[in-house]
Amino acid sequence: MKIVAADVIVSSPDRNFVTLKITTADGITGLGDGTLNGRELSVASYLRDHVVPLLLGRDAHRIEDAWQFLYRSAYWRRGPVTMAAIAAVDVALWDIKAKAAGMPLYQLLGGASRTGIMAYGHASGRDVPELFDSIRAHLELGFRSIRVQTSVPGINAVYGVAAQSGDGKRYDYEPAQRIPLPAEEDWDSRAYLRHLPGVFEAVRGEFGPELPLLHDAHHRLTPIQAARLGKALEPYDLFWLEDCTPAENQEALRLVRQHTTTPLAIGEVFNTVWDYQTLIREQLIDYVRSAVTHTGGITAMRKLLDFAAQYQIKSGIHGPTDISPVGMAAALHLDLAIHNFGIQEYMRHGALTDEVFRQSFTFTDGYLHPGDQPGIGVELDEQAAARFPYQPAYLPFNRLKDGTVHDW
Ligand code: EZ4
Ligand code: CO
Repeated sequence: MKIVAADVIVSSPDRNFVTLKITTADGITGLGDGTLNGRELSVASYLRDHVVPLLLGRDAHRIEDAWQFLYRSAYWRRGPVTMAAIAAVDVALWDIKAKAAGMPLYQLLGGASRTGIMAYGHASGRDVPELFDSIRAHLELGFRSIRVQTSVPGINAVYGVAAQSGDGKRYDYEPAQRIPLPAEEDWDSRAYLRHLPGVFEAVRGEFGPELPLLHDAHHRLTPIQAARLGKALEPYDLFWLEDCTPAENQEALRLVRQHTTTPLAIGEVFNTVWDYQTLIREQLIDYVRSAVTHTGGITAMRKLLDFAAQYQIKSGIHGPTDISPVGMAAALHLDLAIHNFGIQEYMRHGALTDEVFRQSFTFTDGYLHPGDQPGIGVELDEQAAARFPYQPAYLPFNRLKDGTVHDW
């Protein structure tokens, strides 16, 4: 099972993706996702210039050894670029191992612990009627759990609110724009804190008590503001409040936890288990939000989620459109196999992305399933990928009214 080739393919069908394809001497190929939104070419270079030469000639079966070798031999630890590159290699090797075994990857991870993977979709609106329409549209698509994001009076552009196209076509929120400079947006935490509880009251009034509702505060609040929001949202029984503070300061969550029983989810910007040490050991969160793509792949995510399981903390794997179908499929195999599954984020990709990445996973009645093809179940159409070269795209950023840069 010698590795004879490793190719980095950067493509931009609906958005940019970094894909690693590893080939073994007996012709088995495996795919890994290394997409890092707005910083894609840094991972492509890390892989091409510094990792691919080290892979050639290695035994593709030795996944743990490859992971430890890439992590420790670099000397410079952690970080999103390094951990996305390691994730791409790790997932590609798991894809190869599962294909060689003739099994879908989840079988190698212990087999299915459930029949389907509960997914949540993203509803949003500039006002309450538009938000209701978006929630109804998601229910019609089959979603049984819904994230709710809304505009706030006094703020021009708020994270997570899709600009409606007006022509009735589906338009999911995509934060990265194909522009040469990051777009500048605005923010006002006091206006947001005043507005949001009323929105959830309206949503519960319209859709009843049962529908699981989620919300993402996107790192914008201080600990005491987050505590206030969690408390204010308690009557609306959220499934989770996500990224209520930036959370690099893990101890800050002690303060939030003292004040609210709203479940907390954190971690989409984290990339190793070390970012969670205090959060998990002190049970300061309820859901781990890391992406397989940004946290060192299946090997590292399995260890992180097993650690979380000892504290009754569950998975909530990151699944925005900036995770490619390869990263998404890898997440689904893990979701199906682990015991402490919580929920899976699912934003459907566009039609061009589906042309480039042939997928076997399914979404039926609100539940995802990775399918039963050997491997992770995604194949890359390289000719199609070549039709969509990289396009510079950036995430936005925020300034407060006085011009201060703020978390977006
Ligand atoms: O803003 O993945 O919960 N999901 C999110 C995402 C992130 C993007 C950033 O690349 O917060 O939409
Ligand atoms: Co988020």
